[in-house]
Amino acid sequence: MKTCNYNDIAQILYEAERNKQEITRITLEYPDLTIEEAYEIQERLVSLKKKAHTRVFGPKMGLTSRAKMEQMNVKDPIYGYILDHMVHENNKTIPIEEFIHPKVEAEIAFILENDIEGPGITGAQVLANTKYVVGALEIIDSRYENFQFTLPDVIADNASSSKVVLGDKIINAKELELDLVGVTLSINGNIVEMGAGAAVLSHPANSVATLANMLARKGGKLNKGEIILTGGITSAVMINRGDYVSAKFDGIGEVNFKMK
Ligand code: 0L1
Ligand code: MG
Repeated sequence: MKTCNYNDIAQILYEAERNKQEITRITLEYPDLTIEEAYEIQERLVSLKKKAHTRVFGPKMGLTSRAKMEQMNVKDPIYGYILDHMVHENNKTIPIEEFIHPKVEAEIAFILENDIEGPGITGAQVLANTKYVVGALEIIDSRYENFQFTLPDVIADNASSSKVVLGDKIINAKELELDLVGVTLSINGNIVEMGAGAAVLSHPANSVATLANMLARKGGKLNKGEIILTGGITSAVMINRGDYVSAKFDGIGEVNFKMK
């Protein structure tokens, strides 16, 4: 078995993101890379970003919908981290030069009222400790050629995280049935995807609960005030220069950006 140096791989992924240069997936060289090792690499990658003067904005969940899990042939979701420099305001322009091959997906983000520490956290406990929700568009941008990867690859690559556009309307989480919230995702005025909150592990609060329980295995927890992306309600859709991307969430409002 070929042993890998976590720091070296994190550095390669870091440079790929910085230079907008796709790379071949790391499991071609390290086919025995485990999920645990991949999270070790992800931790080092996030540390490199922090050294470059950016802070963790909040965690995110990925692969939380059945469609995405089936596509990847996995049973479990994954997590990664959004950093401050990745977050954009609503209704702005984002240059395509900031990406390799961007895709967009519509998500609901949670803002916690209290710390949440697993194990054994349920969706109901998450809702009891959530202050607000906000609509979000996540732009993912795998560093791997043609978005081709295995589960350890994508975990090491910080779950393909690249940018997030947050809505400007925060809603009391208790006012909505989040599993029933409908979403349309439009590109240039044409609806390309639609779904409801239930696409995310039956209820987006279950995604946050799963995250709390995953972090607990490493002694981690979710913190009050953190903004947590719960995973794509819609599939991720390729975007191109000039595209106007908009997601409309029933009761949560619209989130949009223009890709320049
Ligand atoms: O946010 C996500 O669901 C990304 C998960 C990684 C898989 C992908 O890049 O499509
Ligand atoms: Mg996502």
